[in-house]
Amino acid sequence: MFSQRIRRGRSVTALAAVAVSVALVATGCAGGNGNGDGDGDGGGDGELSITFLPKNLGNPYFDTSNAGGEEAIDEFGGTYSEVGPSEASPTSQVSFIQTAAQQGVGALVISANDPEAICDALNEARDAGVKVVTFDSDTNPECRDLFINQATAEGIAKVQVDMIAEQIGDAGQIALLSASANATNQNAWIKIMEEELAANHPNIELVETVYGDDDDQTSFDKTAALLQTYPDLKGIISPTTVGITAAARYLSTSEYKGTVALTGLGTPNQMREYVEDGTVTEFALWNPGDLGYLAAYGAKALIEGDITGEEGDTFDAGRLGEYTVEADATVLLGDPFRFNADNIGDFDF
Ligand code: RAM
Repeated sequence: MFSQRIRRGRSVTALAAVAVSVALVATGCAGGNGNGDGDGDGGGDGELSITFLPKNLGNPYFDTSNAGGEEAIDEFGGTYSEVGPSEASPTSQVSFIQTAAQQGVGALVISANDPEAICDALNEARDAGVKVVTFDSDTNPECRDLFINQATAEGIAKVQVDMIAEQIGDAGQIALLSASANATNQNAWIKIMEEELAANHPNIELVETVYGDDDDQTSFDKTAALLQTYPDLKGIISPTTVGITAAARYLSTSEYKGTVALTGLGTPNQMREYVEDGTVTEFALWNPGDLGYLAAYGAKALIEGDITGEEGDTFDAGRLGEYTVEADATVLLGDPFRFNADNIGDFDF
C-alpha cells in the first residue's frame, strides 16, 4: 500500500509537470519551439504534412491523442490532418491509407485495427515515399518504420490484473470486455493478463472475453449480457476506453453498482462521474495527448532523415525531451498511471 502511494505520487508529479508545460505552450510562454531546429533545415512544409489515422472516429481517446499530434505539428511548422473510418474493423483503414499515399503525405501516423490486414496498403504507401508510424496499436513490424508504444504490454497488463485483484479480494469470477477482436494492442495485453492470472492469481477465474468493437452501444450490450450469463461475476476488466465507459454507464444504474467491480483503461474525463458515484474505484491509462505528440515528432524525425528506426537512434520530441529508438523500431512513452477518487480531479483529458 505504502509503495503504491509513493508510485502514484511520483507519477502525478510527472503528469502534472506535463500539464503545466502544455499550458505554457498554449499561452505562448514556452521559450522557443524546443526542438532546436532552425527554420531552414529539413524539407519544406509539404514534406512535413502528417496524417493521423485512428482506429475509428468519434472516440475521445483519439481526439486527445490526435490533438497532441496537432500541437506538435503546429510547433514544428508542418501540416496536420486527420482521417479515419467510422468502424474499427480490420480493413476499414485501407482506403484511407491508399488516399494518403496518393496525396503524397510525408508521414502517416496510424493506430492499427489489425496487425496484418493493412500491411499491404502500408507497404505500398512506404514504397511511394510515405513514412509510416504506428502508435497505440501496432502492425507487424515489417509494415511500418516506427512504433510509438504508450507503455510496455507487460506493464499495461499487470496494472489491470493488480487492480481487479485488489478490488475483488483476489478471488472469484471475472470477465474481459475488449475492443475489436483483431486489435493488436488489446490482444497483446489480454494474452499477458491471462498468463499473469494463471501464474499469480489461482483463485480468480476468467470466465469469458467478449468484444464491444470500440463501439459504445455494442460494449453496453455486451456488459448486460455478461452480467446475465454469469450471476456470480465479481468483476470486469475492460482494456479499452470505449468499453470501460459503456460498462460503467450500464453498471451505474443497475443492481450491480458497487458490487461488481469494474476496472481497466479509461480516460479521466469519461470516467469521472462513475468514480464520483461509486461505480468505479480505480482504473488506469497513460496520457494520450503525449502519445500523439511523441508520434508526430517521431514522424518528423523520419521524414527529415534524423532517424531510420535503427535501435539506438535518438530524436528530439519538443517539450517531452529526447527519445531513443529501442529494439523493433519501438519508442516507449512511459508507464501506465492509476486514476481514483484521490487524484481524478487533477486531470482534464
Ligand atoms: C481505446 C482504443 C485504444 C486503446 C485505448 C485504451 O480508446 O481501443 O486503441 O489504446 O482504448
